[in-house]
Amino acid sequence: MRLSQYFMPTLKETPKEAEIVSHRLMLRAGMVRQASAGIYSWLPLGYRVLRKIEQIVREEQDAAGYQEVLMPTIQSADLWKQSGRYDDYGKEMLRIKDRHEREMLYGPTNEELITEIFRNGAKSYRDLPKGLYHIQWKFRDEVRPRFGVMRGREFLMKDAYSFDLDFEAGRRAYQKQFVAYLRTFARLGLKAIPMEADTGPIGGNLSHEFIVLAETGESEVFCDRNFLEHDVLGTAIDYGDSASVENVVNYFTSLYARTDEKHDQAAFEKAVPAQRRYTGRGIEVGHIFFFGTKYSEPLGALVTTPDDDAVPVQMGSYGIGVSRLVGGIIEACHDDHGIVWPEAVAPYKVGLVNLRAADADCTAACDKLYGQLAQAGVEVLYDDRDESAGAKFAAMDLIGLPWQLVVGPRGLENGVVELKRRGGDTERAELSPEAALARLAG
Ligand code: 5CA
Repeated sequence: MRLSQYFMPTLKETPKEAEIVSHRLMLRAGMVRQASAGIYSWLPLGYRVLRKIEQIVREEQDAAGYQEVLMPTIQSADLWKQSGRYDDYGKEMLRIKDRHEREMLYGPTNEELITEIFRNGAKSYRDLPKGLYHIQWKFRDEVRPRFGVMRGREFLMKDAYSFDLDFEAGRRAYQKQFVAYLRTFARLGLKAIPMEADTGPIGGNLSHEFIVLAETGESEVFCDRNFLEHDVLGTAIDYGDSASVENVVNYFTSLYARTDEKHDQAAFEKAVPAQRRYTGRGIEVGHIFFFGTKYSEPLGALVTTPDDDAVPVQMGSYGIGVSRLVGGIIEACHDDHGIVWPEAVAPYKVGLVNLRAADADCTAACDKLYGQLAQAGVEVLYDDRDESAGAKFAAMDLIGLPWQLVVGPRGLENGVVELKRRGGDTERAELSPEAALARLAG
């Protein structure tokens, strides 16, 4: 993409309404614009990141054996009355009446609807286990939407639902999602720590929050530093082997990790030696729940057992804040100059900077590199604008692409271009255009 043609309305000034760094950087980099309180439009640069995160989340759900569906954003109130949550949800739920005065709502989550879908489509233990997920916009009328996309009113969530015959099978499903979450966040370039959690309006008695460490997080966290050193992608996982899944879960749940809601200082000090105690703040990017028959019972989602009894199906639900993650990743990955994207979610891999757009030779060399990179399948944002070098460097640092390939007349005279790694000041090299190309395409 040529920057001269791209819709990327960057801001020089820091927007006053933005209290935290990710919100400031997302506005300044032209990734999002607020449409109304807690509701955002995603502009091209931001939308690319959102889609990359979504895709990684999708791949890990698929790998764990879940099937993707798409449920609507607007739901009928009827099912929510059956589960008892229509009243419980209170003012957070956006209630709507259609032209026939029927009560509708903009879904804040989907336990009821998925239970109904399951109820109508599966009847017997032979239909189990099943796992379904979707990635869809939700609406919660938060009292205090703030921090940009981190606490929005409309936000994109991946929500998955498991269906099993008995408690033991349900627990195994929960454990698979636990591992899928560790892998998802690691692939996104994040350290996310699973912490015992309260279940709130979703219900149930087994629940973990996945928390990314960041100064600006809403929760205070206490954990063992061993979490930060463990490489979850180091070993492949076989979801068919429940013992290996359980081993991973057992390791992570054996270490102390709690938010302020559940923290117990004496237990922390007993479990973790002083030098391994970590206290800080974190952002909740995922939350998983096992709630057994909380929804299947009132909604009558029954399955027959091998003995021909009818029992309510055992369920869990598993959420990831896809749009919140865009902000969360920036909170964890930035410096004084701007965003420093992990490569897996960067909107483009390379920023190609033409230092002298008015110089025909320089522009010809850039155009050639741009064509070659595109040919090699490398995602490039090409700054072909007639702007000062300073303005170009500032824009590239702000938007945080992993690599900057800088081409100027002086270097070209010596047959070299400059390749810089964003965020790693030590990684900076002058090399021939061919060598740079090989490096980036390799
Ligand atoms: N039904 C369950 C799991 S599918 C559920 O709704 N869980 S939740 O309430 O914990 O939400 C799941 C994730 O969505 C959270 O971990 C968080 O990352 C994200 N999320 C929740 N509320 C917001 C919000 N207001 N803005 C942005 N993301 C949010």
